[in-house]
Amino acid sequence: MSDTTMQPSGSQGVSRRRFIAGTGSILGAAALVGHGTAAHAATVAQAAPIGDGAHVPALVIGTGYGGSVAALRLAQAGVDVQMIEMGMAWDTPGSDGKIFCNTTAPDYRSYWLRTKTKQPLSNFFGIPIDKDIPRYTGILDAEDFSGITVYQGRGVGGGSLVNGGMAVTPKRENFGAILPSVNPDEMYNTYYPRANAGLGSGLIDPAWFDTVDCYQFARVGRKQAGRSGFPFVFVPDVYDWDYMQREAAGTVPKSAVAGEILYGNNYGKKSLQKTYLAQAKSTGRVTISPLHRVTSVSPGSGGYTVVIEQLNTNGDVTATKTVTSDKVFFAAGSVGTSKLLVKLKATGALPNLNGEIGRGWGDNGNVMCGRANYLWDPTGKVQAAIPCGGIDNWNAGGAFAEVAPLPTGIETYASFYLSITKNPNRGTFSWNPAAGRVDLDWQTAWKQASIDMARTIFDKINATEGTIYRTDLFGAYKIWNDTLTYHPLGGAVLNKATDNYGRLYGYPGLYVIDGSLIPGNTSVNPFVTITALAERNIEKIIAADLA
Ligand code: FAE
Repeated sequence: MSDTTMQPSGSQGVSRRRFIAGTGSILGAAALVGHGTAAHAATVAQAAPIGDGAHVPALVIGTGYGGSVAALRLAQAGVDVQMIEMGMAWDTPGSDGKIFCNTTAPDYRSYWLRTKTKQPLSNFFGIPIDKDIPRYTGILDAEDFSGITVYQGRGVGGGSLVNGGMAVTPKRENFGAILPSVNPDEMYNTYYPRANAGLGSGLIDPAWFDTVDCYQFARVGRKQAGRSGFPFVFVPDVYDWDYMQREAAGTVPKSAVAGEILYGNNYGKKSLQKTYLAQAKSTGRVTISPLHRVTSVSPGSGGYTVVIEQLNTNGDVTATKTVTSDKVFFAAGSVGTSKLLVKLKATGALPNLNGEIGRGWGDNGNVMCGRANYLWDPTGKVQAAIPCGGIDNWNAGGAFAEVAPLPTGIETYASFYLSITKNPNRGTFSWNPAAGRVDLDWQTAWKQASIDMARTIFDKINATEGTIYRTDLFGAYKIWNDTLTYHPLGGAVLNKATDNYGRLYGYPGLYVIDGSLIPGNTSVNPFVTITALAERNIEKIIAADLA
C-alpha cells in the first residue's frame, strides 16, 4: 500500500456547503488560464503513480474533459482522487527541445502505437503523404473500426491535447435534440457559462482577423459563404488569442501560426493541462498516473476492484496493479468508456449493466471536403492552425461547417472544411468473444447522409463561385473524407444506460462522465457540451451521493 494518496475513508466526506464554496472558485478560473507556454504543462507533472493494492476514495478513468471536471470538483469537495490515464504525461521535451512535434513533420510522438502515420488529409495533389514512424505511445490515436477511423487524443489532457480548441456552445433552439432529458435553463444559465469559464474560451478580435495574413483562408471562407447567402459565424476557441497575435508579429515562439495542431501545441493552446487539470492539481488532492490503462472494474470487498496495466512507451505491459476504489468515474471518452463497459458486461465483471450499454453511438456527422479556388482567391501560404469560424446551415440544411486551415506552408488555393451534420445513423458496440475485443457496427455508407447535408452548403458555394471540389486530398478522385470522425459521442447514453446524472444502473458508486453520455450528435463541436454536462452531473453527484 505504497500509494501516497491513500486516505482513511472518512476523509472523503463532503458537505454541500463545502462543495458550493469549491464551485465558486472555478468562476475565477479564466484568470488562471494564462498564456500557456509548454512549460506550464509541468504544473501537472507527476507524483508517484498509483501503487498496487491501494485503496482510494475516488478513481477517474481518463484525463479528458469529463475526467478533468470530475477530478477538480471532487477534489474541491474534499475527496482525494486518483486519475488513471493510458497515454503519456506530455510534460517533457524531446531532443529537439519541444514537447510536441509539428503537423508538417510527424515523428515518433505523433501517433499512438502505429508504424505509419494515418493523416486525416492523406494525399496532396493525389500523392499519398503518410510516412513511416517508430512505434511509440504517441499523442493521436487513429483507432480503426469497421467502416470508420476514430481520432482521439492520448495523454494527460485527452482530446484537449490534439484538438482545434473550438469551444462552441450549441444554439439553444437545438439543445432539446442533443440532450432531451436535461433542463436547458440549467445548462444555459449555469453549466455552459461555468464550462466556458473553466476552459478559458475566447473569441478572436474581429479587427485583427480582418487584417492578418494567417486568417486569409478564413476571410475567403467568410466572403464565399456570404456570397451564397450563408451566415459565417465567429466561434470561440481556447487558444490564447493574445499569444497568437504576438506569434503573428514574430515576438514569441510560434505554435498555431507555425501550423501546430493534431500532434499537440507547444505554446498558446489552453489544453486541460493548463486549465482544469492545473487547478485540480493545485488542490493537492489529485494524483495522475500516466501510461496506466484500466482493463477491469468489478464489485469487490470494500469497494470496486480496478485492474490497471502499466505501459512502457512501446505499449508493452510492464506491470499489472489491482486497486480498490469506493467510487469509479468512467471518463475514458466515448470509445474508451463504451469499450470498457461492453467488455465488462459481456465477460461477467459487471453483468447487471443494462441493455443500453454500447448503444447510441454517433460520429457527430463529421465529413471533410476541400474546394479549389481561382488564382485570384488565394487562401494564404501561412495559415493559423486554429479555426475561428464556421458556416451555419444547421436548421435549413443539417450542416455546420468549420472553415478549417490547411497549414501546408505553401499556397494551395484550396478551401478546406470539416462539416458537422445531422446524420441520424447510430452504431452499437458489441463484444466479439472470438477476437477478444469490442467491435463497432458502423458502415461507411451511413455517411452519405452527411455528404448530402454538407452539399447543401458547398454545392451552392461552388455554383456561385464557379468552382469545383478538390479531388486530390483524400485519395485519387475522392471528394469526401467519409471514413473518419474527430467527434465520437455516445455508447453509454444519459438517461438510458445511466440515470439522468450519469449513475450506471445496477452499480451504486459507478458513474459515466464523458462524451459517451451524449447520444451521437451535438450540432457543433462537442467539448463544451461534454464539459458543461460533466459540471452539471458532478454537482448533483457530490451533493447527493457524497454528502
Ligand atoms: P477524451 O478527451 O477523449 O478523454 C479520454 C481519455 O481517456 C483519453 O486521454 C484516453 O487516453 C483515456 N483513456 C481511454 N481509455 C482508457 C483506459 N482504459 N484507461 C485509462 N485511460 C483511458 O474524452 N472538439 C471540440 O469541441 N472542438 C474542436 O475544435 C475539436 N477538434 C478536434 C480535433 C481532433 C483532431 C480531435 C481528435 C478531436 C477534436 N474534438 C474537438 C473532439 C474533442 O476533443 C472530444 O470530443 C473530447 O476530447 C472528448 O472528451 P471526453 O472527456 O469524452
